[in-house]
Amino acid sequence: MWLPCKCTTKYVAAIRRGVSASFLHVLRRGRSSWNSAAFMPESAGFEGVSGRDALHDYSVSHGESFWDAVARQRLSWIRPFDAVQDCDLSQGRIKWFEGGKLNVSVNCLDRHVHTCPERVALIWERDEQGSEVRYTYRELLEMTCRLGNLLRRYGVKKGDCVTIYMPTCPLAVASMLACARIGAAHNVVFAGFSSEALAERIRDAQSSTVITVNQGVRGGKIAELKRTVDAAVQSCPTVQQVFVAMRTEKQVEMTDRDFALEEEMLKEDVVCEPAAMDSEDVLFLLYTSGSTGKPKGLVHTQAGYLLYAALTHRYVFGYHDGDVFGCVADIGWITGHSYTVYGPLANGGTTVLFESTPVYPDPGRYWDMVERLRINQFYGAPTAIRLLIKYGDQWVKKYDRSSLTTLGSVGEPINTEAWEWYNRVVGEGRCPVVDTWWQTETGGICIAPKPSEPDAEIVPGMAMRPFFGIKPVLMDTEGKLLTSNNTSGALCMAQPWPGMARTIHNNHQRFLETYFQPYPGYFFTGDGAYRSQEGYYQITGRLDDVINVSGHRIGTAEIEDVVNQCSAVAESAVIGYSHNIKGQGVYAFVVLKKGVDIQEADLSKQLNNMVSEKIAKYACPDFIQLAKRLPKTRSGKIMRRVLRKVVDSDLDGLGDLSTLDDPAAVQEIIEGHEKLLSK
Ligand code: 6R9
Repeated sequence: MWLPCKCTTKYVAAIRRGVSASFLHVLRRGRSSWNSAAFMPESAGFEGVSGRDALHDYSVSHGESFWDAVARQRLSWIRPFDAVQDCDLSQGRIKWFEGGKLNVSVNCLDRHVHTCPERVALIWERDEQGSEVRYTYRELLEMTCRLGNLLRRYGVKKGDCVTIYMPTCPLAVASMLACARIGAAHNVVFAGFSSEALAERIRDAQSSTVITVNQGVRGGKIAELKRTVDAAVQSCPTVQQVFVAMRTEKQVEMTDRDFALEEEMLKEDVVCEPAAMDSEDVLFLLYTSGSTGKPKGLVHTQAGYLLYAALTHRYVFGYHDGDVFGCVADIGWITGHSYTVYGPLANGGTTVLFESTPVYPDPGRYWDMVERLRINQFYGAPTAIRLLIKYGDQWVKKYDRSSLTTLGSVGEPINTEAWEWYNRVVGEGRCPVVDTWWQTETGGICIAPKPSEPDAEIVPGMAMRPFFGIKPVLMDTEGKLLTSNNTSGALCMAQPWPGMARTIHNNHQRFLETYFQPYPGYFFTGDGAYRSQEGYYQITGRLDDVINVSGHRIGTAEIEDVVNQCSAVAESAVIGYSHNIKGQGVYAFVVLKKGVDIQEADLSKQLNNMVSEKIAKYACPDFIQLAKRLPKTRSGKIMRRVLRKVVDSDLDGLGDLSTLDDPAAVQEIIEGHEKLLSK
């Protein structure tokens, strides 16, 4: 019987009563425009909701009952929660589903193993093309349990934080889930970070345990990850043990503190008792850049984060059972956490772990993978799209992309040309392109074109619509709410949502100052946005000293800190500039110490080495301009606004220079810039 039983009974009764024609009309209209239960089962219980737009309105105006229903329906609880939320943005207090107990790994694994143990959970797209490996939910649970038992045997317990320094691979996912299983937090550090950057994060997280691999393999190149960990832990007194998985055959030097991960796992049982965690216990820390030199460890908790990742994954991408979801982000970033691991697994999905690069072994890599793995939703970054455009359409067209239904973009604004190409060439004009705006702080997607009414428009290069429960607002420079459309301002959120970060590890004060004090009563995103006449949002970029290089966030102050450590450098100013592939590039102004005599090429080499050793390769300056002095205010502040205008060649936009200590400095900077460009 294709009609739900309740409908059938009603329908039959209606015919008996002789009102069949009008009832059928209502039934038909209802089905064609809005079948609430089919779209979101919970919404059947929401009064007055008669479409997707109305569902969004309801989720914002009746947040309590919306999140109550969704949390009960979509998460498996050991103990149900007592209160949906206890939040006060003016105090920076965010608590969801208190009183509830659950285990995230059970939600991501065990409950699917009960219903479909042989369903594929992970497809590991290894760097070596065509050598993918599949792991079923049963296998991933076994791996996770062995790892959970191992961590317990080595003394890791609830409240500890395990640092994971691994490429995107099944054991990395199992490590994250094993932490969740035993109640420890994880701290995944992007495997492109240097030993010093890793050490800083291990120390801040006070990890006693690190999990890594002997070597990483990416784009056909070997990265000595174990060696990087060796260097890092020398300055990390808290570290007691390092587990080393074997990604390659190469034996690496092992000390008393190092253990072979796979060997140790084999000694463990495949059953591991899950810890009953409170909704607000920490699930993970993830370090990201802010506008000061020190990266911040954003803290996400259990229930709210998982629920938000799962719900956005299901509705932004239209993910359905049986689909293959291909998010190509590294697990070291929040996108990898929410849309390679937690969202898809909470939904019982099949998720791709992409270990390679878009151009290895050739620029057809993504689309060969789409064809081979029959990927339905593909989620990537604009910087990769811009790079691939340059190689030509033939690399895309060579492969069958008929499996694709949705294309996603994340990490930075997607320019119209890249959007059009993604839509027309990759998606053959039949796949909606969803430009998803969100942040490490937001836990999951906040603004995206979908979900929306089925035939609603999608505007290229615009994130457009707030997700369920999200209420964006724009603020002017005086902190006043901008209520009209066709206006730009600072993007804030007027209501809390379950996926948002709860604090900065070891620095709650910084959390309050950064996100809640700039606009009291609101969460400040740090981004600017434009709201169109139709009410759609478009992100215009950061309002602080954070830049975005190939979708990677980096604080200019972080780079300056390193540049200033060079013995030849007196001071420096680093700014972002518009780069046609990376989105933004790094431009450093450097003032040398008096009496220093150094060749520019040597300086550049030294600085690049230092930045890649202390941070990561992607943070290296593209340009280094030597200057006698930097333009400063009378109070000694570097005028970055002026430097940005010079680098953007917008000399008319230099603005008021009267507050400058010595306006002649600007002329020197302009001349130096022209000289550098003409080289
Ligand atoms: C998910 C992620 C966050 C910053 C964010 C913004 C920029 C992300 C964007 C976007 C324009 C989009 N950003 N998505 N800008 N359009 N669709 O990238 O998190 O690494 O924390 O970066 O990235 O500036 O504030 P994260």
